[in-house]
Amino acid sequence: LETTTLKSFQTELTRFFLGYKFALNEIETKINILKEEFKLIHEYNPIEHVSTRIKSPKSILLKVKKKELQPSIDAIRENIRDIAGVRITCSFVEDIYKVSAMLQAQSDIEVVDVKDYIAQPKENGYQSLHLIIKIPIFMSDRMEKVYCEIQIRTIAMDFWASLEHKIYYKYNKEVPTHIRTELKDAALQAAELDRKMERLNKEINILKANETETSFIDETP
Ligand code: 0O2
Repeated sequence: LETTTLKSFQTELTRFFLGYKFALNEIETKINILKEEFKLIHEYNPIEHVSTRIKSPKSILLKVKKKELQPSIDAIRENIRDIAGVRITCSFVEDIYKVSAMLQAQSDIEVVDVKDYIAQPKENGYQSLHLIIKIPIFMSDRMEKVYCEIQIRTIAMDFWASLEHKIYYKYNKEVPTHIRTELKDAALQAAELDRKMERLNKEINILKANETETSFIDETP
């Protein structure tokens, strides 16, 4: 290949990945604003942790193969929608839906798909709420809309998914049935833990609210 062709391909590739980096920067800023503002209004932070990642070229190519796509930048851009990924870990299940609603309400975010693996967990037990969105990024000479996948889950769901990912990653043969059954059982236990913590949180909130009311009455002359 000619040097100029190679150079322009390199520029195209750099711009391709930069687009996702800019999209992630924008979404991170949006989440930080939500976090700060929500805390100010409700004296409570529903977001425990946020992480972002850009899919590696190797994983992109694996998906190209799996989806039988043309190995072109345009086909990848349109069909692989999780090159930019954001993972938000929330304290409680109801926070997941609150955060999701707040993001979906933003007018520059176009929601392309919502996969609710909490209402309907995957066969292996995986739980999470996935939003596939398109977000505009403004550059010196153009505007581009970029796909991004936002995964919202609780700490327990994240704990399960991280370990399950590791177990499968390390073991590239068929996982024995009893391990799959136990993993699913662990996912059910994680969901039970989430329900228990949410119930306890609600109870404490009621106690706190009653206490505030009583102290208010006590203070009135
Ligand atoms: P990684 O390493 O996180 O990048 P798609 O091919 O994306 O159009 P798909 O694969 O059905 O359609 O999308 P789905 O189900 O929404 O899953 C996308 C991502 O969710 C995965 O990305 C994982 O991050 C996560 N995920 C989905 N299912 C599981 C699961 O069973 N276990 C764990 N640990 N994570 C899961 P990648 O690209 O597979 O991986």
